[in-house]
Amino acid sequence: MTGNLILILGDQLSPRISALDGADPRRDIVLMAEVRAEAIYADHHKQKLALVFAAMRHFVGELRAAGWRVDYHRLEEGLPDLEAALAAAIARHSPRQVIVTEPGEWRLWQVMQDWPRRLGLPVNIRDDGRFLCSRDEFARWAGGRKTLVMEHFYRLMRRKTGLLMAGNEPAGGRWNFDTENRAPPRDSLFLPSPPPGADDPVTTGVLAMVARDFPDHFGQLHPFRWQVTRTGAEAARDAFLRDGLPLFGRYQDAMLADRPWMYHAILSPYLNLGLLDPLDLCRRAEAEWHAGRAPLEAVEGFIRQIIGWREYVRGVYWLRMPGYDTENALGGTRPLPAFYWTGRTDMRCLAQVIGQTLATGYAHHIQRLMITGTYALLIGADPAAVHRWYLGVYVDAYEWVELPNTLGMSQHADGGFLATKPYAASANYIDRMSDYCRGCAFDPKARTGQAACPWNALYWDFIARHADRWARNPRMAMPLRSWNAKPAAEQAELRAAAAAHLAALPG
Ligand code: FAD
Ligand code: DLZ
Repeated sequence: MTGNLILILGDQLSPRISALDGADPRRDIVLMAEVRAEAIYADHHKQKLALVFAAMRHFVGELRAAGWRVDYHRLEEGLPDLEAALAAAIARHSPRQVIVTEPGEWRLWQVMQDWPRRLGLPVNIRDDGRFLCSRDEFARWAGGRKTLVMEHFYRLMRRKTGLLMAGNEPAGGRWNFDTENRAPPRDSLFLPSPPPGADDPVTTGVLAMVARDFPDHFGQLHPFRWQVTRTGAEAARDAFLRDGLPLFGRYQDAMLADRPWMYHAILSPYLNLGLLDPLDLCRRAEAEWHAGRAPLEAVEGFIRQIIGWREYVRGVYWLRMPGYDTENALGGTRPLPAFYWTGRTDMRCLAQVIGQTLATGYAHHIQRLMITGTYALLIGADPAAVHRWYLGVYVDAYEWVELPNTLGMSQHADGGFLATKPYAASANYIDRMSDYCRGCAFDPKARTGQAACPWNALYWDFIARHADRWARNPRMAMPLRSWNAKPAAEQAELRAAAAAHLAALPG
């Protein structure tokens, strides 16, 4: 053969992926491979493994139906990694070159740089056109700025896409409607649920394989909650736009026990896999506003998450890698407590979020940021360990999006590069934004004593431990002033309570 070999990775499941640009189905061959190295480089949640493999298998069907010749390798064939899959395919087809869309993770990007030498033929690595902002464009935007501000980047993306723009001005006269959003939860809310997960024969086969081959990976496999085809993902998208979007913004930060989904989209797994296109999703959300079915504050908030935060964290990832994954500005060294793998703790907030994570492979942003994330921050956890945990436990986890959120936003381990202020909070925040404290063994109002919620002492201990740093951060002036204003006896009592909690943590 004299055509090209086109490698499509497991999170590039789009017929419009750049690797296929200009390809000829009569001449070129597509290669996709389930390989052990990708399955085990993180402690992937069992439902993530099943989602990725089932979605890959369905995507092959989509490609073949569109006329592509596809070499597909199942995990059972025992290929160790993508390079081995490529080497075998090159021996079979003698292609002129390999074409691939850039991977989402540095780890694989680095390996690919050596492929031309190791495989003995040219490897054409193309930009990933699923993102609005290329790595180069982000680097140009960031270059020369002392600090990066997501809001400024977001406005650039609004102008670039024309989303929610009235000429050169933002629709509704404001760029950001967050002040109208983020109400605490109410008990009586009607909450939509995402459609039930796929149970077709391909998925059932993959679920059996994951149960057999990955019994020790994180999480429960059943019930499997996820869509594995483009059609299924589109149905989940349409259900969200109809039922969830109108109240998305208002309850974006709210948490209710045993209600994992709230008004969130639950679409990140499909966006990250390539089953949904981010810009198309945003245009559909915008159309809901134009049609009067969703208010501007909800639609603006939703679009900001995607063309703002999602693009911004990817830009930061590539700007700061390699090396970003080992930053540790606050010097955290503590391993994560064992209950991060079981959910067994008397702190009901953590038990809820970790329990839900085990059961579904999903938690919404505030659960990740302000419950499991903030607790790890307050106890001084090792950010690399926190990163490994988050990279494993969520079905939407890929390092390009997980690492900046975890290490930068949640653990402040980049010293404030991504977000200038640490997301630290005491029990008061959790009590206000959730119903977790109801029925908890601990009292969120008490600061010390047997029944006091440990978050309170841990919060003040965190402020005190890093007081020198906060003195240089104007956004932390208020909590630092409050700490300094406390009588010495109260300070000592809070710090002793924190020390006792930390000493008793299960390793
Ligand atoms: P919604 O709340 O409905 O938001 C809509 C969409 O906006 C999401 O689908 C997502 O694509 C995008 N989005 C929202 N917030 C962010 C953000 N901060 N960064 C990037 N995209 C965002 N997101 C991942 O996709 N993969 C991860 O591995 C991941 N790890 C995270 C780890 C931590 C510690 C934190 C704090 C956040 C993490 N996020 C991650 C971001 C965010 O929590 C998820 O994107 C979101 O919860 C996905 O659920 P959803 O689709 O219901 O999102
Ligand atoms: C996540 C994942 C898994 C579990 N398995 C595979 C696989 O077997 N083959 C493959 O091509 N891709 C897989 N992926 C997705 C890759 O890990 C992903 O492409 C890289 O992490 C880059 O984002």
